[in-house]
Amino acid sequence: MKPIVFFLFIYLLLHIEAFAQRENVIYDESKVPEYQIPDVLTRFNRGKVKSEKTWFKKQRPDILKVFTEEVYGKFPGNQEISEVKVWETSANAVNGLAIRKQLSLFFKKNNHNLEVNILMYLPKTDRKVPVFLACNFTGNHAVYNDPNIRLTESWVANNPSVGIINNQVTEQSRASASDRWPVDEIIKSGYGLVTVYYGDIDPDKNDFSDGIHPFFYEANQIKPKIDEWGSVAAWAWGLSGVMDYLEKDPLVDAKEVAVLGHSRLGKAALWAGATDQRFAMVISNESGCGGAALSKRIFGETVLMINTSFPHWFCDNFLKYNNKEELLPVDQHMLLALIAPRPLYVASAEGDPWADPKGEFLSAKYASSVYELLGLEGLPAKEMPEVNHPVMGTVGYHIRSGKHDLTLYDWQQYIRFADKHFRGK
Ligand code: GTR
Repeated sequence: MKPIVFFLFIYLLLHIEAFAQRENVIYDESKVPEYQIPDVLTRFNRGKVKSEKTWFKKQRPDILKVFTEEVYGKFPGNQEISEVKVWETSANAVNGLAIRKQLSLFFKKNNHNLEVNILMYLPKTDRKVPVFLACNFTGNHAVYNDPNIRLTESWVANNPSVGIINNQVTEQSRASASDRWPVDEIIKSGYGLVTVYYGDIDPDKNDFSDGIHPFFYEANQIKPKIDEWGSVAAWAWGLSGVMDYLEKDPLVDAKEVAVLGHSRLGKAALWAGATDQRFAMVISNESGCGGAALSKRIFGETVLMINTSFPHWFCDNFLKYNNKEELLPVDQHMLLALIAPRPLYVASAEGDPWADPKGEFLSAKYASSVYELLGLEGLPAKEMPEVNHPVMGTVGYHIRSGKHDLTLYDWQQYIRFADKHFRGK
């Protein structure tokens, strides 16, 4: 059999399996199998965590290690920014309310080069501003209706309806995702938006020859080792790289950066928040399986389903837990707990059962015991709140009406949450 035919055959097999699994998705609460969730304050060797010191010195590092080696994969080394190029700064953006800044971070090593384009809108003031930092799905030009935004030249998944053809965007792609980015509201509320196209960091395809991964390969290596980073960790690494830059930007208050992400990018935002404590706030918008939702609660997407559809997102060790979630030494509430004591917001949508809203809520609730140990208010709700009734302690949560998306309603809650924690409002 020719190799191409063989690969086609395997590809088809995997996809048939993925479709078959979708048929068997559990969406009925009464069909959820029994499960047990590890207590975040019980040590792996069974002792109880009773002090802040034991949390930070022992339990937190142990939990982080398990997520690193078994779920997201290790960052194999350090890679600093090699060069920053500012393309333009304009003080006349968003109807004169904002500064627009566009720049690239260049990463270079041996014959590898990576360019990460950043778009910033910052409210005009004489103080450094707090910002929301978020990856976007199709390029910076899609975020806002502004002809001055540079079109991405990176590979983007095809979508002819918004002018993405042959994996390249076109003029027609401008502002195509602007519904998700209420730049005017963000600016008027006194926050900046810093955004970057996730494909600049690692194109979202099962191919480890591009993006940041090859920077760290040994001779003849073609993909990360079984405990090394998949794409989610690569995107998280990129967010930390942007943070390295923000720490030097005179207009941004790097002590008030809220890292935010929707869906797969919510998974990346959570992993960025867990691995990099410079992020002062972490916001997960409908991140689902491998994000905020519990894995051991079998509802909506499961570990097998995600590893089958997206074999490049996690490390290969995570495959061990396909259909064997009970063997996972951790669950996702323990990932959320790694964000403590920093404010954390988890959001779900009623029309997004694939991401398991209840599993996301329970995860935020179970993570709260760590916040409480640290003397903070965790999630101020024992039961799942009603639709469109946000709750906000140091951990916040809402389930809104509507489908899987990042909406103005979601942003309004994140702005309120930032006001509460950054401004004491
Ligand atoms: C889905 C995937 C989810 C979620 C989503 C997205 O197909 O199964 O885990 O990440 O994609 O990122 O839009």
